[in-house]
Order: sequence, then C-alpha cells, then structure tokens
Amino acid sequence: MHTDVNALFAALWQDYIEMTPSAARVHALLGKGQAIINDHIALRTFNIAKVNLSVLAAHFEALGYQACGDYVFEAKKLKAKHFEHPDSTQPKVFISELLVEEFSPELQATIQGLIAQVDEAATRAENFLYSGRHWELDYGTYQSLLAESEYAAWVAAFGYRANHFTVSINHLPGFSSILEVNDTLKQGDFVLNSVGGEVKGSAEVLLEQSSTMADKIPVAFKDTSVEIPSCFYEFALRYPKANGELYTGFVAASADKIFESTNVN
Ligand code: OOG
Ligand code: NI
Repeated sequence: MHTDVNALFAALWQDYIEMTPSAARVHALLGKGQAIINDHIALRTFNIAKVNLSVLAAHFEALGYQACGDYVFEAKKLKAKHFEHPDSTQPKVFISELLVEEFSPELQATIQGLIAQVDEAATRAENFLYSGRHWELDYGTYQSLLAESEYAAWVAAFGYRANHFTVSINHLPGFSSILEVNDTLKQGDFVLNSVGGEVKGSAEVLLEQSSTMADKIPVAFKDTSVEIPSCFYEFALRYPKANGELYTGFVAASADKIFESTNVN
C-alpha cells in the first residue's frame, strides 16, 4: 500500500496516460498548459473475495479515504461505492464491482479462472491499483465475455488501473459550462459518449457529466494483438447544495451511461 496519496495518484496517472494517448491532447486543449484539478477517478473489479471492491478500497482507506455513497446498477449487474478524502482537494474515488454470480455459468467459470491466477499478496502490494492484468487471456475468451458484459471484458483485458480521470470543470479556468467544454472537445475532434445525450445529469441533481469515448490501443492477448477500447476522460461540473457546499456524490442514472464510454462501438 502507498503511504502518500499524491504518490499513489501520480502512479495511477502515469499508467493512465499510457493507456490513454489522447489524455495529453485533452489537457492541452482544456488546460492551456495550466495544472488541471481532478474531480475523481474510477476503478473496476469483480466481486470475488480475493479482488473485490473492498480489496481495492483498502488501498485508499489506508490513506484516509472514507466510503460515502452506495450505488446499484441492476441491468449491468454492478455495485459501486464512492470514497472521499478529508482533504477535499484530493480526487474522489468511484469503485465498482461486477456481480459475477448473476451471469452465465460460462462467464463465472472464465472469471474464476482468471482470478485464480492472481497472487493474493499482489493485491496488497503498493502497485496493485495500477498493476494491470494478472492473468493470461486469449482473444476468443475476451470476445465471449464481451457478448455478455462489456464491463467483464474490459476488466479481463485491462485488469487493475484507473479507467478514467475526470476534469473538475469547477476548477477549470476559462470554462463556465459543460456545453462549452463539450464544444471545445468536439472542435478538437474528440468523440463524446452520447448515450442518453452528451450531458449526463443536470443542475437539479447537482452534477453534470460528460466523457470521451475510450481510446483504442493495441492489447496483447495470448494469441494475438488487437486494438480495443482502453480508457477515457470525463468532465464534471458540481452544483452547491442548500448549505452552499458543492455536492460531492455521484448520480446512478448518469453513472450508468458513463460506464458505456468503454463500449466497443
Ligand atoms: C465508472 C462509471 C461511473 C461516474 O462518474 O459516474 C462514473 C466506470 O466507468 O467504471 O465514473
Ligand atoms: Ni466518473
């Protein structure tokens, strides 16, 4: 486990930009050379005890993060929690886990077979949250997972790493609305996730979000190398609650659509 929250995020970021070649262009376009404040990052896993949400969360809890919200995604068969640090300038963390037992016996057997290859000690190692895949995977297995769950296929292909970072529009000089951010991205030739509309959420639910569609990068399978969707960039604008403080939670109906930023089409 890391003992320094900044060192953990620096390592997560280094891994993320290798998976997401367009991240540097997004930064150049929106940040104009200035530092960008991240609203949150997200990680994915399976609900198998060796690697479940709590195992990932322990790495953040050791740094002072606390669980603050629970979310359920019935159709996608996922559960999630979000975590906040006492220092509100640190990014929030959204961790989800796939409810493996709700899928076909074939998918369950495949996932159990992958997780059996994970060394339990590795899940507590300092680098676990950006250690990628701990198993062999052939392309045919990836495709059969994809047919049942895009999420299962993504975790099988990429393992443990941030699947997105999120620009805090509240802290982004020169932009006052999410529409301006989206227009700038589209003028820069980025493809936005348009599932349910380019802007997810509203001022009424205190959170507006948008995201790019994931980059495609070559991934080495056991038998071949294929370009598949890797990681994406998200943009979030938070609104104040009645007490004047910015809302810090997530919105399940919006998150449900953000997950689709790693869909193959
Ligand atoms: C997480 C999707 C949800 C948000 O901000 O609502 C999310 C994921 O794609 O793993 O990031
Ligand atoms: Ni997000």
